[in-house]
Amino acid sequence: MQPTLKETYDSEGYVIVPGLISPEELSSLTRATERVIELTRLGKWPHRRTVGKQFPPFNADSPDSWGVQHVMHPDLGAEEFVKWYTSDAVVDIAKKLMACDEDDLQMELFNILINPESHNFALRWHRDDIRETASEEEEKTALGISHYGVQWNTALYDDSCLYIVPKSHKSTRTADQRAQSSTMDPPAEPLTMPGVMQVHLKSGETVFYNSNILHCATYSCHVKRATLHACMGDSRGGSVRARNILQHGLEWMKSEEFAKTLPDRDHDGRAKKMWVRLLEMEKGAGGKIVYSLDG
Ligand SMILES: O=C(O)CCC(=O)C(=O)O
Repeated sequence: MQPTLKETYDSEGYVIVPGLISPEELSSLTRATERVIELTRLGKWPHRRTVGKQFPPFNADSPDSWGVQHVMHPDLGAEEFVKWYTSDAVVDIAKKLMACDEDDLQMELFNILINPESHNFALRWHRDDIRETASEEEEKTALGISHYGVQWNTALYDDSCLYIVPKSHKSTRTADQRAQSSTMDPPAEPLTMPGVMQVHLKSGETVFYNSNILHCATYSCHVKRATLHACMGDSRGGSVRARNILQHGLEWMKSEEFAKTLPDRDHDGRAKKMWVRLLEMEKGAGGKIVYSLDG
């Protein structure tokens, strides 16, 4: 018997899903994406991932960007993003992978990963919320904590930037893997990592992955990239995801302006309910921002 998506996701730490985005959504989201990329490149959208800085907090040190942050922000006026993020297609699969109910879903991040323009850039091998300096014991403890969330990349254009080590969300690094991932520098050749797999997504395909899987990414300034990059939580995790999520700077999500953009009628007010759960997590975390990784 074929394993279910959840069985694959749980055992491998990732699963590739076609068709999460309909042809109509692909064109409307691509249009909206091109517009927000242009604003970012023109310096008119300040929330961006800066080339030269791998992890939050992102700064303004370089004019070049490898990501557009906070695409659901009311100032962008791009309602397509909230609509898709809270669509049945996305929510149904998130519920399946997290084995949770509609009433558990928590709104989180929605960003877009783009190619740099000035020069190539890369992210080092990392797990999103476990430092590379963690001892084997610390790594084991951290990996044992339930994740209560899913993260995904949906490629608008073919995308081969991401490298992962399947199953590594459940196991501490081997000596070889540790040697290659104990540095703050991006790898010269990701394919030398033991167990590595390069993720090849065709336009419209999505990879869901456990963000504590060992992964890295390389970005060519010559290859167009525009990949929707988002995550969603299961509020039963309480504040377990707070550090990883809140470090991206979500003050704007607390605003009335944002609340007003959330569709009241769609899916019985799903968006607003998911948003309220994010606010509850933020409150529970005590408002302190802690960064998961340096660099
Ligand atoms: O570019 C990617 O696909 C991965 C991004 C990533 O690893 C991160 O944001 O931590």
